[in-house]
Amino acid sequence: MSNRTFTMIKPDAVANGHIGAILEKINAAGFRIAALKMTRLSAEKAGEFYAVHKERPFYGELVEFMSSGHIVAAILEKDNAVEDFRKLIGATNPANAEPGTIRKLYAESVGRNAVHGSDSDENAEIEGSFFFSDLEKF
Ligand code: DAT
Ligand code: MG
Repeated sequence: MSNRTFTMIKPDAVANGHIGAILEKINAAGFRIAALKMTRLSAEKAGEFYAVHKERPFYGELVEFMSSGHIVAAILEKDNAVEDFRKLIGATNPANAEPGTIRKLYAESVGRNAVHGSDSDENAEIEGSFFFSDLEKF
């Protein structure tokens, strides 16, 4: 099992000033930040990142939102990183997220849900490499 996952702080949470609080929660939960950058996705890049959802009814809205402002991308390291990070962020829809989770605390809605977390070791590697070069992935 890999010990890395990939996350983005999404445009809603960046615009609402939650970068520091979210990174603090990530550190407090025992994750090491292995790579970090603030950047912005073009609509084309956002569409590529979320290509797996291309046929879903919310795809257009998702791509528009994810390219609407700056994001913070990070690779995180911890034992059991993928599963433990999904627990820390909570359910996709913040209405269903457990108290204390990042989405419960900071998400606005199911579409504007503050953070991304990879859903498998394989996707964590693919997504981390989407944003970071080998040199950046220390
Ligand atoms: P997750 O981000 O929890 O892995 P997902 O992979 O199913 O969720 O969907 C990717 C993103 O797409 C999600 O974070 C927000 C958006 N999304 C998912 N379901 C949605 C819905 N029913 N309406 C609007 N946006 C949705
Ligand atoms: Mg997902």
